[in-house]
Amino acid sequence: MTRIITFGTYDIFHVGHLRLLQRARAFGDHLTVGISTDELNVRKKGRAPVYPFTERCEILRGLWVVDEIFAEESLEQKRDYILEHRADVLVMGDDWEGRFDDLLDICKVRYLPRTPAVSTTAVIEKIRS
Ligand code: C2G
Repeated sequence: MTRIITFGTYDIFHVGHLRLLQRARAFGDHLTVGISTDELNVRKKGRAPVYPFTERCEILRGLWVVDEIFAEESLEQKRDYILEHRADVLVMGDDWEGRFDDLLDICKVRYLPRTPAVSTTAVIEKIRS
């Protein structure tokens, strides 16, 4: 059983998010997602998510590629989260390239190409205009 883990806010869910989760799940048999809390999102992106934490969890729970979710409270606790969830592989989009290589002593780390031309910010801007 190869256990995969990934992290994200997953606000205003879009195909870039879905394709990351699908590709991550394909590396193993079980995918755990650490979903950033509203408070963490304010700290890392300077704004609250549009969709509250409970709704972002509900959306990801509805995907067959996601086996388990938990609250990601801080970016600094990744090592603990990976050990706690017994993850073999950490998968992230390549906007994080190299950022988690310090975790290579406890798991494999894979950075996948982001889906171009889609982002939560772009969707918000499109709605605004
Ligand atoms: N992603 C992607 N393609 C896009 C947009 C996002 O592949 N067009 C990927 C990101 O690289 C990330 C995941 O989808 O792996 C979730 O994206 P976000 O919700 O923006 O996550 P982020 O804010 O990067 O939070 O501890 C790490 C952070 O919690 C990651």
